[in-house]
Amino acid sequence: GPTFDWEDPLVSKSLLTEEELAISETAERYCQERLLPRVLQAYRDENYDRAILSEMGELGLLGANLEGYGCAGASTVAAGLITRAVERVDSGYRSGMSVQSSLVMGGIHQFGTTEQKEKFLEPMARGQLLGAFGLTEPNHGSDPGSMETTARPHPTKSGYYLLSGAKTWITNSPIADVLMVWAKLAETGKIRGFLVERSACPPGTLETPAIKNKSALRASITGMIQLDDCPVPAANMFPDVEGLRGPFSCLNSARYGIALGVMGALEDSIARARTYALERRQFKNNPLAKYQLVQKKLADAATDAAYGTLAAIQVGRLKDEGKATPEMISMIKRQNCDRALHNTRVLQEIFGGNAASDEYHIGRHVANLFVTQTYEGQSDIHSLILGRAITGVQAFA
Ligand code: TGC
Ligand code: FAD
Repeated sequence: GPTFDWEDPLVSKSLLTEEELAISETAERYCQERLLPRVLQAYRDENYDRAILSEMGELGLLGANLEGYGCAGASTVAAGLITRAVERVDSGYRSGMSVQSSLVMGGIHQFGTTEQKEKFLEPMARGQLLGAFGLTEPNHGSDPGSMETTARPHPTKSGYYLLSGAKTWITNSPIADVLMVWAKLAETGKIRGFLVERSACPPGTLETPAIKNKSALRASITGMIQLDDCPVPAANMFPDVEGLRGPFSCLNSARYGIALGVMGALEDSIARARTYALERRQFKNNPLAKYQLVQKKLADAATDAAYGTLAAIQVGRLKDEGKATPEMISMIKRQNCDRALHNTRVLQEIFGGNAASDEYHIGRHVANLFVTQTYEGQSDIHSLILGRAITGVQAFA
C-alpha cells in the first residue's frame, strides 16, 4: 500500500510533468552541491558571488519560463521549483535570481521592444548581464503609485529623457548592469518603465550605494539607485505600458516564485529540525523527537509546507492557462510567507541554544523569511488586496 513520505506528505510530485521533475532535480543538485557550501561565508561577509549568476545561466535556470532568447520555455511551476531549490539554501540567493528572472527579464519579455529583447534577454539568460528592479522609494514603499522619481524630456538632446529621483532597498543594485527604473513622465504624470544601462550613464548621474550591515538576506546585495538628471534614451523606455500595471505585472510572476520559493526554506527547516530532534537527547536519554510538544511543531510545519506547495502548483497551472488572477497570487504569497516565517520561528525552538549558532542554519532562514513577508507587498497589504476582492471595498487609503 502507499506509504507516508514526511518530505512530500500529499505527494505533490505526482502533479509534476517529467520535464518539471528533471528541471527540479537539476536545480536541487546544483543548489545543494554548489550553493550550500558557500552560503555561511557569504552570509557572514554580506557578499554575493557574481559567479553564481553565470553558473545558474549555464544550467538554464534564469528566466526559465520565458520563450526564446536562450530561455528554457518551461512552465510557471518549473520556474517555481527552481526558486524552491534555491531558497532551500537561502532566500537571499533566491532573491538575486528572482529579480533577474521574474522582474527584469520577465518585464523586458512582456513589455520590451524587439530591440530591447534582442539586446538584453540572451545575455541576461546566460548570467552575463545582471538586472535590478527599482520601484520602492525612501518615502513610498507599499504605495508606489505616489512615487516621486521623474523622467523629463532632455532639454537639448532629442530622443533622450532625464531621470531624477531615488529608489531604495533595491536587490542587486550596487552590482547591476541593467536597472529597470519606474518613473513618472513629467509631461503626463503617468508611470513608465526605463532600462537604465550603467555603462551608458555619464559620471555622477547614477549612484548605487549599498545598504550595509543588514540583519537578514545578507547573501544578497541590496542598495539604492540615485538618479541625478541621468540621460536615458527614449529607445530604452517600454513603449506601450503605462501606470502601475507595468511594475505589477512583473510582480505577479516574482510573487509566484516567492510563494513556492519559501516552501524550500520551510522544508529545509523541517528536515534540519527533524534530524536534530532525533539526535539530541534530554531527560532519561530520550530523543527530543519522542516528546509530544516537539512532534506537534513538526506536524504543524509539515502540514503548512504540504498545503502551501499544492496551492502554489494549482495557481501555477492556472497562470499558464491564462486563468490566474492577481488575487490568487496575493493569497499564496501571503499565506506561504506567513506560514514559512511562523513555522521556522517555532522549529527554531527545537535547537535550543544551538539555534544561535549559524552552523545550524535555522536562524538564517528565520531572519530571511521576515524579509520575504515584507517585500513584494507586505502580508498586510496582500490582506487588503484580498479584502478588496472579497468585499468590493478598498481599505488602503
Ligand atoms: P490599484 O488601483 O490597485 O492598481 C493600479 C493599476 O495597477 C493595476 N494592477 C495590476 N496589474 C497587474 N497585476 C497586478 N497584480 C496588479 N495590481 C494592480 C490595476 O489594474 C490598475 O491598472 P489601471 O490600468 O486601472 O491603472 O493601485 P493602488 O495604488 O491602489 O495599489 C495599492 C496596492 C497596495 C495594491 C499596491 O500598491 C501594492 O501591491 N503595494 C505593494 C508594493 C509592492 O509590492 N512593492 C514591491 C516592490 S519590488 C520588490 O519588493 C522586489 S523584492 C525582490 C527580491 O529581492 O526577491
Ligand atoms: P511601508 O510601506 O512603510 O509599510 C510599513 C508597514 O506598514 C508594513 O507592515 C505595511 O504593511 C504597513 N502598511 C502600509 N500601508 C498600510 C495600509 N494602508 N494599511 C495597513 N497597513 C499598512 N523594492 C524594490 O522596488 N525592488 C527590490 O529589488 C527590492 N528588494 C528589497 C530587498 C530587501 C532586503 C528589502 C528589505 C526590501 C526590498 N524592496 C525592494 C522593498 C520592499 O518592496 C518594501 O520594503 C515593501 O514594499 C514595503 O515598503 P516599506 O518598506 O516602505 O514599508
